[in-house]
Amino acid sequence: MTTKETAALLRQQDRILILTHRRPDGDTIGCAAALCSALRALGKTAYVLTNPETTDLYRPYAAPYWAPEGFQPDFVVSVDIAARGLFFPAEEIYLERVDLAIDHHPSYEGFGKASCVDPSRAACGEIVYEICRELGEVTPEAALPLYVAIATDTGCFVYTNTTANTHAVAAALMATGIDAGAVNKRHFRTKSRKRIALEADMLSHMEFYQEGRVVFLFVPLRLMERLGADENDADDLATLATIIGGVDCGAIFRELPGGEWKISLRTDGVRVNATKVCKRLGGGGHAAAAGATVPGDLDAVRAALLSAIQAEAGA
Ligand SMILES: [Mn+2]
Repeated sequence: MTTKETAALLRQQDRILILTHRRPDGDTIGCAAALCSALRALGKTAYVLTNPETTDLYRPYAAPYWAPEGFQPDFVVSVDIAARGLFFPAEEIYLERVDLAIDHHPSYEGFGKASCVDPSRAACGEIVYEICRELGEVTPEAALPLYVAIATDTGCFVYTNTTANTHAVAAALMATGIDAGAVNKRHFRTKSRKRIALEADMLSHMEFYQEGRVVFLFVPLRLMERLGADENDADDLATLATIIGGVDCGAIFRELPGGEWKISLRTDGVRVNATKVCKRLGGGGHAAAAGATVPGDLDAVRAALLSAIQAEAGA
């Protein structure tokens, strides 16, 4: 569906619940908050299902919209959710009940009864912006979380997914009077001391392959424990792999409780297609950014990723 058709569908609904994905990022949270705000401005009852995995960094944007316990929706919308596996446990009751899915991932699984999906968009926030504009005037209350969505999914407009449209949308959002500078300082120019210590350990134990074009960085549970670090300190660690000179393929190995490793892969999207590599490990994503969760010990998981990269990109 086009954004115009999506807005028309939303106008006909009420008692709307908005779903975000596991380990929520700025895009899913920002889209949910903005859409909820725009729907409320039309006089509708709308909430965002409380996502228990939301970090302190993103909670302030979504907290005003969390649904009260026991809210029974008539219409369910997912934002920035590509896969059924990204529904958090309390959300799984809606797996077969998504009336509308709004997303920008090429790997979107098609679980929505209706879908508004455009993989050419850097952030789902670009799509939600258009929908909000179709619904009425974009207020600063919607513009701020949308700016967060777009800025975070593009690494503050530096990732290769950033397009002229990304900047045009950001400009329109800034014109509503929001404090974009404060958002950028908060998300891109501030690191906790625990985060700095975490990055220092990761960088001192990194491993290079393929003549330095591939780098692996590791976040074992015992490191998180030793530093007393939690999710608030571990947001978007994958960026670290992409800033090393000569590297066109970087992976973060994050140990999860229960003997699994979450791989976040960032590549140039040309020599190494991140989605194709991660698909070999049961994951997915974009050409330049993808992920997979692989059970097993680190040696086995590392070997599996390395051979998947070799298969896709050659030695
Ligand atoms: Mn996104």
